[in-house]
Amino acid sequence: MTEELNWYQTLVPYTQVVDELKVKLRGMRKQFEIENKHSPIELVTGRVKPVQSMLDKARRKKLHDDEIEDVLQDIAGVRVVCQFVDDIYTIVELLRKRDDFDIIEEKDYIQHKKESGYRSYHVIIKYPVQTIHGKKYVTAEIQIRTLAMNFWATNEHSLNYKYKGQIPADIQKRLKRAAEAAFQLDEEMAKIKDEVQEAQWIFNQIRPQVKEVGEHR
Ligand code: 0O2
Repeated sequence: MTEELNWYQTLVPYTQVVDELKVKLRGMRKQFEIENKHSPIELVTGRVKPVQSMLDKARRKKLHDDEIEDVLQDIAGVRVVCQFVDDIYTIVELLRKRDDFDIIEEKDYIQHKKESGYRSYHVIIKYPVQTIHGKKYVTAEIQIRTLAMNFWATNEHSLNYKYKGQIPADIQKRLKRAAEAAFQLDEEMAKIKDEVQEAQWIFNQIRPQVKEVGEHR
């Protein structure tokens, strides 16, 4: 069996973990909607790291094959995007109360932004998944961020890919400025959060058919 094929087999439970987490987090959003409450969850996405990108990261970190699953915490990754910064902390509280997985680490890159300008809250979990060979504990990373943080991170990620991690200094400078602008946007929106939520509540009352038919997320 080739090395890649072997990894595809190893990563099967990771796909299941991502799928299960997406269902559970989207279920939380639905519950808030049904109860007519503001949902701290706007949208949920997830992915298993592509094998090549996992092996590249392992090489950068000088890992042996048998260390990869233990050291790389984001092979299974789920992203929760929200409207407001305090929604992020509401979601973290909800995750802490759950008993279907254990939180092993939290990284608050909002209070402590990265040098690049990156902001997000990462929750690393150990998730028990049932396989045909029995129970397996899979490490997964839940990234929680606002729409503004997500916009910035998505663009920065593309540039990093384009420049193979060596973004030119002038673009880096602009990215840092853009990160501050995104932060300001979140701060301003936080100040009118109640107004926005009231408007959204009114919209949902008069347009229930949009909620039922228009499943966008
Ligand atoms: P991808 O393609 O999203 O999977 P390290 O990558 O070594 O710096 P570590 O220890 O793996 O960091 O953990 P950390 O800091 O929690 O970062 C894991 C993931 O967070 C990254 O995975 C990114 O998805 C995201 N991330 C962290 N820092 C940045 C950043 O500066 N910019 C952007 N856009 N995303 C970031 P990968 O494997 O880097 O990438």
